[in-house]
Amino acid sequence: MRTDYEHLLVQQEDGVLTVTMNRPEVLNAVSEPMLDGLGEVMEAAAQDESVRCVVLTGAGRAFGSGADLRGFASRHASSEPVKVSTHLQKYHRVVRAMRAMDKPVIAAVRGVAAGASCNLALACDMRIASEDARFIEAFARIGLVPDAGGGFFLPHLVGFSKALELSMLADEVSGPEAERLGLANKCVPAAEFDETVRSLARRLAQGPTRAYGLMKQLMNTAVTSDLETTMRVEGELQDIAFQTADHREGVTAFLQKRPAHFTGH
Ligand code: LHQ
Repeated sequence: MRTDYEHLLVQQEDGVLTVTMNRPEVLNAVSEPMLDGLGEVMEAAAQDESVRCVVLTGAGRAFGSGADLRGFASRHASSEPVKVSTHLQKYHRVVRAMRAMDKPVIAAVRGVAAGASCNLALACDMRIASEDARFIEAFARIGLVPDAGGGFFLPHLVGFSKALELSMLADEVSGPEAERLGLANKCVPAAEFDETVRSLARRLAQGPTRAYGLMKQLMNTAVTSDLETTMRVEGELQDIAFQTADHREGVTAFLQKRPAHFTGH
């Protein structure tokens, strides 16, 4: 697994791959190399059996401040027509990889998560927020619409009307408020943040990885289709889960009154 990325730190320990966006001087504003690296590392993590959980986070005091705005003014001044949708495909590659990956992806959000960085966090399976977290759908502040998948994930997480409120007003949502809204799964005091993320990631990395992957497929199906389709897919996925070694181990462990030891197979 490649780990030498520009603007990203990539570390693996005990089945947990931690991907850290690393431009703390600009609150981890998304650069082209960072974005390409995120796409590549998420696709590689999906293929690597030794990775059983991924954590996406930011270096320093922030998760991320969205697209790097410093290049925008020169792009606007240029006479060449700007087709931003082409550039957005790079964000979509990251979102797709995280959603399709057969293993859990956690966003660990400390400090600000604005714009496209906020929406990358929303595309993860779960979000742990520090009490000092600030989620900002910042797009309206610069006259844009939510991108990087936010138009999909935001209304699914907080509901239609709240999604429009957060998008239109672009107000900050604190960590505790994010937990209340369902934008974050859990908000913890800053002093407990690192340990909370570490223990959740480790727990997920020791879980029934095959079943987790199938659960992602099931929930992905549920939010994009109807009850009949979801129940059909549920049956297909349960046929697969039923054949796994982890399923047999879980049942045996229960009957033997001992903790299960899942291998991810
Ligand atoms: C930054 C940034 C930044 C560069 C802070 N860029 N330097 C749209 C269109 C096209 C393609 C792709 O995707 C997108 C999606 C988007 O993400 S659009 C939304 C882009 N992001 C924003 O609009 C947020 C801009 N940043 C802010 O509003 C503030 O910096 C926040 C609220 C994030 C944090 O505020 P503070 O905690 O007060 O920090 P700060 O503003 O003092 O920032 C610290 C430094 O980071 C500062 O640099 P300096 O040299 O003065 O210390 C900022 O200029 C720099 N920085 N965000 N996105």
